Amino acid sequence: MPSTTDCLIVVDVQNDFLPGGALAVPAGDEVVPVVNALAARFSSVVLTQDWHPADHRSFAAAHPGRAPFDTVELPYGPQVLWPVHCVQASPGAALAADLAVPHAFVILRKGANRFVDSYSAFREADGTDTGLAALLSARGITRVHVCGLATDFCVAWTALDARAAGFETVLVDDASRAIDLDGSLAAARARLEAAGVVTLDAEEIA
Ligand code: VGL
Ligand code: ZN
Repeated sequence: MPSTTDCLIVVDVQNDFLPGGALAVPAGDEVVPVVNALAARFSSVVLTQDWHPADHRSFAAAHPGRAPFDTVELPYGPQVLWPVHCVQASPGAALAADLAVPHAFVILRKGANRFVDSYSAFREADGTDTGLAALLSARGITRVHVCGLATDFCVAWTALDARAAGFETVLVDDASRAIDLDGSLAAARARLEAAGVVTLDAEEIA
């Protein structure tokens, strides 16, 4: 059983990432019952929401002549261009209707800076600290489990930054689903392993 020093971070389980959504993750809806059951075992749970202004720089629509899934160079590095998704307060940005995590103690919204993307819940693409590491540390958290959507983007980035911030870090694989764009899932798995992030399924979390 996870202890009081454990936290579960549920990343971006939002309508736009579910089948039929603006940036649908294949089988993204399958994580919901797994996440609900998993979260019930944790006393500390954080939810995140991708939360972009309508003209966010990560949207292909903000780059004339570019298409979704192209990559461009932005001041902070390469940026994949996405379809318009998770626009602040839109129905697509809402948490999945059947996500049932009433005891989550914080909902962290990220990607709200128009000029900077934020796959990670810990820091934006330009390195800006969201304050999450300090918040978790202040509550005595030493180990973080990360799950949600999508494994190879926001889940992986969040797990890598949790590890970089000094937390023991576990990616809960069967509570996550990937976009898998040009080998992004294999690349993410390699980076996670190299960083010392452990990958487990929910039933393996003792
Ligand atoms: C995500 C792409 C763009 C994610 C968010 O939640 O993995 N991916 N914005
Ligand atoms: Zn986004």
